[in-house]
Parts: sequence; structure tokens; C-alpha cells
Amino acid sequence: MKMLAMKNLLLKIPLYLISACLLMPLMIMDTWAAKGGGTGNATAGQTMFQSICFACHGVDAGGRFDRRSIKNKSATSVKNAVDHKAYAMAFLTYLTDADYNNLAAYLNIVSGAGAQKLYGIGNATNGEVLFRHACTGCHSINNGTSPGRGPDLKNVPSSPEWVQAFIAEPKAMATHAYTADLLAKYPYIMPNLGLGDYAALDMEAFIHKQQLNGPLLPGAPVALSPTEFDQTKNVYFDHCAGCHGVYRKGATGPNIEVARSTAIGTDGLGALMRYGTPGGMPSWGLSGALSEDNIAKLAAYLQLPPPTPPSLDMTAIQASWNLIVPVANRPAAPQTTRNWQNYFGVILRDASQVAIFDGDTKEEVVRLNVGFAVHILRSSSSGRYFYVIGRDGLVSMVDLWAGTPNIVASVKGCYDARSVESSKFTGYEDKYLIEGCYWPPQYVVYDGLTLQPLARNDLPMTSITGETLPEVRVAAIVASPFEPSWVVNQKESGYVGIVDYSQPGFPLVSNIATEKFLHDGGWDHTKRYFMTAANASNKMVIVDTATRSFVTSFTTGNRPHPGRGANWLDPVYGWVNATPHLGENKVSIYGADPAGRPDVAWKVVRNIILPGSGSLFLKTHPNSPWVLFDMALSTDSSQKQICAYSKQSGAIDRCFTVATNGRATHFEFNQAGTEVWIADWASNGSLIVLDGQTLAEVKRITGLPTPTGKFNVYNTTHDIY
Ligand code: DHE
Repeated sequence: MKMLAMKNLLLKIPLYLISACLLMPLMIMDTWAAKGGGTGNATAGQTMFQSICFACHGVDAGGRFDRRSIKNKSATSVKNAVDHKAYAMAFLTYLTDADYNNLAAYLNIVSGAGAQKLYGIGNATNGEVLFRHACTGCHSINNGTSPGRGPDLKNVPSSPEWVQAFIAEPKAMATHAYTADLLAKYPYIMPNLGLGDYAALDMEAFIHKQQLNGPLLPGAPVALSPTEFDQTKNVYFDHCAGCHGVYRKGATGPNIEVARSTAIGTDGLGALMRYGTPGGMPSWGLSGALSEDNIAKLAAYLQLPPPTPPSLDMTAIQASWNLIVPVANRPAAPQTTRNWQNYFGVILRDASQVAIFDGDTKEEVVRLNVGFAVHILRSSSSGRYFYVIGRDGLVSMVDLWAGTPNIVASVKGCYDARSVESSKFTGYEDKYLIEGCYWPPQYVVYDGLTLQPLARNDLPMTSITGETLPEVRVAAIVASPFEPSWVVNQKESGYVGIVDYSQPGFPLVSNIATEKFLHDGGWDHTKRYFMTAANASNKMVIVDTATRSFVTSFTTGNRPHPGRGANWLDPVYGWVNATPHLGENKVSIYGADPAGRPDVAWKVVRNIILPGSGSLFLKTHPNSPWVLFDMALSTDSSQKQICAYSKQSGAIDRCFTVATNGRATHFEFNQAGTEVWIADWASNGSLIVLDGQTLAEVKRITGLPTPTGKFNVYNTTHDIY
């Protein structure tokens, strides 16, 4: 029997596996072929098996990278394999006798016929193509300096299965095969690129071959003609400048100036654009947003100096103004029987459209063409108008009182923009609108009823540390309810500006030095304190708008991203707010009541762990028991999930899958706070409406192109979040 088993085994093992590092443990395992599951708990054994052992042995224990079945192995067999210290299994020495017994109990009952069993050996030539295509954004081989996200693979373990399993099942392997201190060295766990087990064989073959062959040198960039350079400049502007800046100095994304881009190399840049990173870089290639041709040209463009972007003066802004329906021709009262205050403006990003939904009936009322890759909506202070900002700087004004909402005016004050805000102070209702530019470094103020351009103001170009900057972008803007002012985040420079709209020319009357890389933020529950993320500084910043002063900043985690935040009463800490993070699976909840709870104000009071990183938004409503979080930029299945945090218990109550086609992102409650809307962000996307109390699905509105942000008229008007 035993001789026969060995013969069969040798026939099945590919030759390359018969190496010094593998032969020993395989033979030992065979000699240990004791039967019986012992006294363990098979359910516990299954949990353990499915968390790590499946990576090498296959989901049914029938063989995968380790080529043979381990069904029916005894606890002693498994323990001996680990204790023998064959590298492939040596990392499991932390297993206890109880674990071995449980595993054996499971191996005794597991059924299946080797569904993941592999045959043949890896092809290093294919592996090189795959490695350059997918891995070089994070790893180098043998050249000492890696691009910085993952290690240089010169010293990757000699065990082929270990490496193959790591490529195919990085989360399981990193969690079990890395010690906590080793894991802490890297910003995030390697994502599963989903290339398949045979690709893992090929890549492993290449890695081990290349270890002997000296440094892996990057491929040469493609040559760009002047026309191609110009076209690629526009592709960069549309897809990359938002995070990395037109001058590529970085802010939300890292610096990718020529020196760093050249160090990452043509292949590495391509891999990053194709697959993204768990830290928030989108997988432009995989999602189809960038073609292979785009990627090759962008990788070349990034290794050349950036061109100087153009300015946009008042004459050009005036020329772009289009008053479609003069005020006199608009209705004097709502021309609809619908509850327009419960309308939702929903962004259909890749269609450059906004859909208006009736929040009561959930019917789509109208779909309107607006600016390119439309980003957010803000309401006028009466709620009657939606102002829509496209990434191309086009502002579109939608009249919700019309029988069917229509665009009544548009204007373009920037080439690139992310935010607008209306005047909300008493006496200035629906009077003015500010548009903040990503490029050029300016803000523009318009008449709130017609969008007639009234003023264009340059931003100060000096940072809080005194450098002169080529690029300063307006990020979040909020409107004070207590005075005629807008609060304007200036990303690169680190200033929070106060624009006084009661003064002629709409000047920046105060510029408050805080922290660099200001991004998104919102009001505390009193609307006195503006709380905003300095995302690449890993901090939250607090500004007191009453005294126009910087209160404090505090570190939360890897790139906080609160959106407008969420205000709620914590049973222990009083009023709190929170931020999730792009770069780690942590939510930091901090005290936000300096009057009532000065002891915990602006201090992190709770850190909550989500199942995935890449969280973009959180949201609540005063009538909701929940604070909801997405993990939209996660590289694993949690991108389809949301988590509900219970305000009462101070803990995550549940995380569950809502998206089917794409990523679950952004929340908005209806006016009453009884329902919450979430986007399934995909080219064939949906809106998912959940009951605000039970979180049961109420409705799914399908067939929508890339729904992202959604804005309820009442909540947006009144800054309810
Ligand atoms: Fe946004 C808010 C900037 C990518 C959806 N986003 C904001 C704000 C800023 C910003 C400055 C705050 C505006 C305010 O409150 O005044 N966003 C940027 C970027 O620079 C970035 C990182 C890259 C880019 O090129 O635009 C970026 N944003 C995205 C997306 O990819 C999202 C998920 C979908 C999309 O539009 O492409 C996205 N951002 C949103 C949404 C808000 C937002 C839905 C408003 C949240 C809210 O509830 O107020």
C-alpha cells in the first residue's frame, strides 16, 4: 500500500518540486499518513483550515500549491509537518495541540476531489510579463530600493509553495505568515490581484529566477509625439490631477514628480494605474477607465516635466455664463405636488449627469446633463436650487420648483473644481454662490439666482511654513449660519480662509494657518467649529469660526476622510464626530463638545475597526440609531459592504453586503431620517434604499450609470449629517 502510494505520489509531483527544500517535508507527510480525526472540534478546525491552510492545500484539502490531498491526516501528522520546520509550514508553530486536533477532525470529514489541484510547473517568461504588469508598482527584485509599498523580493523565502500561496492568497498568508512587527513595516496588506493560481506559479518561477539574475530593470517609456503629449496631459488632468495635483506634488495621493515617477519606473507606474493600491489609488485599468494605451502613455508622461497649465480670467468666465431661464420666467411657487424638499439629487458620475429622485415615491423625476465627471451638489439656503459642480469647473443650477426640475443657468469659473457653496446667512438667502477651483488657484463668486460672475479672486500661494507653492487648491467649503461668510479649505498651503460675502469684491478677510493637505470636512453640531481632514498629514483640524482661530489638530490615522463628518451624542462622551480612513481600517471617534465636555473635546475617544480599509464616507441623521460607514476603496470584498455602528452601544453592530455590481459608497438619509440611500457604484449601478431603523432593504433602483454622491434637499440645506 505504502509503496504504491509513494509511486503514485512521485508520478504526480512535478519535477521542479523535487528540490531539497520540498522533498523532505513531503516524504515525511506521507510516512505520517495516520488516519483518524482524534477528539477535535471539526467546526473549529474548518474555520482554521479556511483561514490559512486552504492557501496551499485547496479549499477541499485535495491539493493546490502543495500538490496532494491531505484529507484524513492526523493531528500528529500535521504537527510533525509544522515542527519539521519546512519553511512552507514553519510559520504555523503557534498552533496548539487543540488546534491540531481540531484540524484533524475537519480533515477527517472534509469532502471534495481536489478542485484546486494544480499540474505542471511555472513558466518564468510568462511570469516576468505578469510580474512587470502587476507587481512592480510595489516590489522590486534585487535592486535594493523598492517603490516603497512592499519589500524588495531579493530575500523572498526559498519555498515555492509559500511564495505561490502568498501571491494567490495574500490576505490569508500575510495575516498568518507575517509577525505583527513585520506587518507593521508595510502600509497595507498586499491586495489579491485575482490573477489565478497558474499565474502565481509563473510569477513565483520568475521571482526565483530573477533573484539569481541581478536587478530587475524597468522597461523604457514609450516615446510621445507632441500631439500624444497633449492628449495625455488631458487624460492626466481628468484622472490623476485631482489627487496628485497638476504639478504632481501630491496631496490626497503621493508626490509623483519626475524624480519619483522615474524611480517607480515605467512598469511600476503601469502596475499602479492598472491595479490601484489598498491605500486608495483607484484600479483605473481594471475598471476600464484607462486603456492599456492610456496607461503606457501616462507612464511616459509622468517621466517628463509637467506643462504649465493655463489661467482662466474674468473675461473667459463671463463668456461661459449661460442664463437659460431668467428669474422673471421662473415659477413663483412650486409647480409640483411632489414633496420637493425630500428630493434626492443623485450623481451619475461617468454619464456627467444628475438624476433627481422623489424621496417619497423613489421615482426618478428627471435626469439632467451637467459638468464632466460631476462631483457634488449643494443646496441654496431656501432649498429651491441645487448647484452642481462638475470636475471641469462647470456649475449648473437646477430649479426644483419647476414642474420638472430644469437647469436654469450654468457657468465655468475653473478648469478643475470640486466644491461650491451658497450664502446661508439671514438676509443673504439664495443671493450668492462661491466656486472653489482646483485649477487655477482661485475662487469665483456668482449671483445666487442667475450665476452671473461677480468676482474672481486669486488664492495666496504661500504655505503655512512659508514656501511659495505653484498650486493651491480649494477643497471643502462650508457656509456659516451665523455671519455672511464661507469657510474655504486651501489644500496644499494649509490655510483655512474666511471669505466675507457682505463686503464688495468678496475678499478673503482671514486666513487661518492649520495643517497642510486640507481636504474634506464639515460642521460640529453647533455649526461653530469647522472640523476638517488634513488627509496626507494624517490629522483632523479644528477651526473656531467664531474667533476665526485654529483650535487644534490631532493625529487619527492613515489619511482621514470624513466627508462632511457625522455628529451624534455618545452615551459616555457627549457630542462626538468621527473620521474613517482611506489607508487603514480604523474609524476614529473624537469628542466634539468643548462647552459641555472640555475633558474629551478634540481627543480621540474610541477607535473602531472595520473589516476593510479604503473607507470614504460616514453618515448619520438625528433620528437614526446608526452611524454608517462604507469601505468603497477596499481591495477586498468589504468594498461591497457597509457597517452600522450603534450610537447607543458604541460598537459596530453589523457589517453586510449591499452592492452587487460595484462598490458600496456614500450615504444620504431622507428628510425624516427614516430611510438611508446608498450607491452601488458601477457602470451598471444601483441605489439601495434601506430602512433607517432595521437596515432592511426597502428598494433597489437599478440600471444607473456610476451613481456616487446623493444629496437630500432638506438635509443638504440644513447641514444635517
Ligand atoms: Fe470627492 C466630497 C475632493 C474623489 C465623491 N471630494 C469631496 C470634497 C472634496 C473632494 C474637496 C469636499 C467638498 C465639500 O464638502 O465642499 N474627491 C476629491 C478629490 O480630490 C478626489 C480625491 C480625487 C478627484 O480627482 O476628484 C475625490 N470623490 C472622489 C471620488 O472618487 C468619489 C468617491 C466619486 C467621484 O465623484 O468620483 C467622490 N466627494 C465625493 C462625494 C463628496 C465628496 C460624494 C460629498 C460628500 C458629502 O456627503 O458631502
